[in-house]
Amino acid sequence: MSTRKKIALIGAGNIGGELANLCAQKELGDVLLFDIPAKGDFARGKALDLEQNGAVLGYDVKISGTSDWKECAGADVIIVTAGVPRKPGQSRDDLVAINVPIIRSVADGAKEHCPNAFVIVISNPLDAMVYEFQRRTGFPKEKVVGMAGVLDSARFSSFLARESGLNIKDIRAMVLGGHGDDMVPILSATTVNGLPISKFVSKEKLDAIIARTRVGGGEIVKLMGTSAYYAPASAAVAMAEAYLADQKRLLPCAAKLNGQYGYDDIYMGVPIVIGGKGVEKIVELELTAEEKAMLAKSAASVQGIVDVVKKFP
Ligand code: A3D
Repeated sequence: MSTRKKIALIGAGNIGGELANLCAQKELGDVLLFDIPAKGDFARGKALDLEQNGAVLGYDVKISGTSDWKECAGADVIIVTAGVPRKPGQSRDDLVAINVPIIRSVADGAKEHCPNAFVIVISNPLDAMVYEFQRRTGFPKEKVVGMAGVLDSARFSSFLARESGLNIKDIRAMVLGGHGDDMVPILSATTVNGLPISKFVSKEKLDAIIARTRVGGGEIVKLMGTSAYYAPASAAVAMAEAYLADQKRLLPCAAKLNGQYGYDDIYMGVPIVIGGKGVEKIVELELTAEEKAMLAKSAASVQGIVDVVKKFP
């Protein structure tokens, strides 16, 4: 039996395909692209294309497509993109009715076949879907996280880099809270290699960039007719790599809070340390009164959707 790591990608659509591409190029492990039976051949075809790409790009991992949960058995990492993405004009919350049954069926499959996996949920509405996945499986909260903060922070960084004319590699940004239009940019943690961002971007421009970041996903949905997938996939792969290689990376992710920041029994974006044990630490920042108020508003939105999901039959 192979001792290579096994990564099961649940959902072989736009993000699933890019996830497989990145996992392969980084040789993180063997990759399984899972989709529903009606899309099984699509997943198998995509896997074959990506495996053959290894001959050109020079990577060697096994990539297979499947619609059989049994083949996911023993996965070290699961990344969940199963569900529908937004269409123009839809909010993430509009996806609840379709995506709740899907996330529950994925949770059941994961519980039966991959009980030891580190799970990264991407399906929207993110904070409620990751909450439901962890509730349904009963997996340890340290092993179930949601991807949103790395992406939202990347969007913020990218706009700041363009506005300041500085290199994106030097921009450090942090966006916390729920993955919705009231996400919380933390300006004290947003720097150019440690220097305050206010030295480089005016208050007026900063406010406009924050507003654009909050609807950054929607801007792309409007242009493409579907959700973004390159940056979302890269963000999740950074999280998967941090776990597989025990990197102790500090990344903003949706984690289950147990008193931190004054919240309990809720998934929300906070800075966490990801290492070989999963969520090894939730880091608590000193927030300003304004940031606390924004976080409270964001938490209330998340809780509102979770309440709907909990009542969903
Ligand atoms: P898409 O290309 O439609 O792929 C989704 C795939 O999930 C499709 O191939 C479906 O057949 C498959 N699927 C449906 N039901 C199941 C099931 N029960 N088991 C396995 N697979 C199933 O969408 P996408 O890849 O663009 O987006 C996937 C999800 O990610 C959507 O809910 C998006 O809204 C969400 N998303 C989240 C972010 C965040 O930052 C959190 C960013 C971008 C997209």
